[in-house]
Amino acid sequence: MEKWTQGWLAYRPVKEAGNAQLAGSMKLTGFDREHPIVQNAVSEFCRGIKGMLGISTVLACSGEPGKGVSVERRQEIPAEGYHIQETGGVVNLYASDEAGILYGIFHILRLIAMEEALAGIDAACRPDNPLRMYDHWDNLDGSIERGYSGNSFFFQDNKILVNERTRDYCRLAASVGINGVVINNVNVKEAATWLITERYLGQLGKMAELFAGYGIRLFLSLNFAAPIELGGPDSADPFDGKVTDWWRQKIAQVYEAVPELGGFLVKADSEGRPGPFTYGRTQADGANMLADLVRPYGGIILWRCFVYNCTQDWRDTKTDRARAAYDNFIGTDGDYRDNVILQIKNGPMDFQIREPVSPLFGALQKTNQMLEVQIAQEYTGHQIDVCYLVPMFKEALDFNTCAGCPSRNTCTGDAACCDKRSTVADVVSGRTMHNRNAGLCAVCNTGSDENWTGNDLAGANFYGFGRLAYDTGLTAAEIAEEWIRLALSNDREVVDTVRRILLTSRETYEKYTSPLGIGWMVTPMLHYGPSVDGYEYSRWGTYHRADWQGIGVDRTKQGTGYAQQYANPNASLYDCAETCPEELLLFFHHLPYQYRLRSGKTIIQHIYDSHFEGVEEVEEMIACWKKLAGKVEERTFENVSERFARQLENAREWRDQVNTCFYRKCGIPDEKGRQIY
Ligand code: GCV
Repeated sequence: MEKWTQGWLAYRPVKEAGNAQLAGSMKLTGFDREHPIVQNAVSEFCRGIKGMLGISTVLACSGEPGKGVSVERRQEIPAEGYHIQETGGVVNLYASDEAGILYGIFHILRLIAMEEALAGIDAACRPDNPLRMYDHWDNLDGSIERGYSGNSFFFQDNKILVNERTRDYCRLAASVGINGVVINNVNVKEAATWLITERYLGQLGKMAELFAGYGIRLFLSLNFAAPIELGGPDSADPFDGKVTDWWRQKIAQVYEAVPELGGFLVKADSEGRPGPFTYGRTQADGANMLADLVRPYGGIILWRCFVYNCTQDWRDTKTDRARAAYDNFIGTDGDYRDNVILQIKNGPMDFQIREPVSPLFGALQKTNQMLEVQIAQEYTGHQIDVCYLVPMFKEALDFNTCAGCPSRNTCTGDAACCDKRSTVADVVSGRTMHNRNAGLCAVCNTGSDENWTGNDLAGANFYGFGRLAYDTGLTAAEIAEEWIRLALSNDREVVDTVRRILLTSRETYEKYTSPLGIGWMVTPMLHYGPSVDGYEYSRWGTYHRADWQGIGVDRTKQGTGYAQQYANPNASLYDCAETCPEELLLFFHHLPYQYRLRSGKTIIQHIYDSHFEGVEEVEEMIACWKKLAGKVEERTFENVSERFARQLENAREWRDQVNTCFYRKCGIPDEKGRQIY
């Protein structure tokens, strides 16, 4: 049997901090102890306090007055929320539903694991975002598209796996508040198309039931051309009656076997995937056809906005991939059923280390929206290099879209209307549109590796995304600290060192890879390691446009016009090089190498300096990590050390290739005379 760790649910022995007395037993009022979520909450509680405090409780759901945890139903608590309050030596956990209990129990266990006293606690928590999802890109043969931590634990040899590891996955996911999971790759091909057939429905039913016991709804990615590929009508036209009849029957069959199914995720008309454009229909036409059919079952349709031309001619400087999501979807705003959610990547390109926020957020005023981020580190180091992504996600959530601002086209940024913030967080939480079909999802970074995430430190992203999705008010530092204390150690030196590593890791990665928002420059298809011109003359629309005089993509009014997709003041800020945030300068502007940044440095000198600094920072991280030998579990120490060695090699390669390439393009030497090849 393969082995796997318990991640942040390791429940190692801890200092009891006065908690032993309080955690001694559990009493339930108003909840059915046979309910699967309640059962799981109780068994998690028993398991946790046995591991951490050495206390063997108790008959599930019994309790003596005067000690223990008392669980009580309170209808006024919001869905999936809870209130933990200690009074008179009893820890009271109030919730209105079973998911709230489960989350509350995980909260209590988290505090015990962090050696924090439960005495005096008064914490009322509710999810900031209705949907909080992990999207897996797992294929049925067991491979994972953009997976960097082994094979799938959902699929093997075209079979669905439901076993103890599935349960542990659910425990990890639920412990951070995840309530939806897409198990299969959005590129639905071959065997995956058959997921919605008898061949798989039995196992899917079991999996969905297991998930439901942890408050998680199972979702499937769908092949829009399934009618054709599964022997139905020879068309997938959403306006063709034969096609809708086929889907109606299919969806009825699926829901009969998998009643807990949350719905479907669709990647249509993108990177070779079929979609409604083939039939001259809009994205809304495609999404609505499915939405109407899943509605009777309470299902929802997640429809991706990652629609762009992937057969571009690099000579064409007017077509701009960054424009594509907005151009393809803005005209359909308001056309979608209320059980459709448009799933929008955080940036307009594709999960680069630095991108502006997608201008679709907020610009869509009458359509449900969901933020899609990626914790699988496709472009951010493949879970070899450490790259803690929560700060990036917070940045996206904090971005003020200026949506709904009455003077959005004339606003200069200092008008009073700018106080009425319409951040991405407001939009995807449903606060802006007062809707429940909204939320966040992350392309997940897990696999069958013993530690789930390849690099142990990538566990911070697996954990952090969920915590942030539930409680967007948490800071990246708070989340990092929690994860370290739960997964690694409560030792102060460990906490401080690893927190510093995590919190600086994104900037470090950015420094030794692609500067000032230019992105890409990665080895084509693999997306790890440098290849400055690797995509420059390809069909993918991901160009840096560097020549001997300058670098960057002109996305201003004179260029592709992309900057104008934002509401003001963002549009005018981005349009002008002097006001454009410098970390995004080359995303929006093509500038000479001698252009001076606010630091006084030229662009080329910034490129040289940041690449040398990036490598030095990796060396410093490694030196800090080495000091933790003996302070973290040996397996973790070895795992991270091995990853760091590879990261350093990668960083050096990036530094030398990027510096050399740009030196050769422009002929301007490094002011500091360092080695460039
Ligand atoms: C699942 C990028 C990735 C693809 C991925 C795609 C997507 O292009 O490289 O592997 O496909 O994004 O998000 O659909």
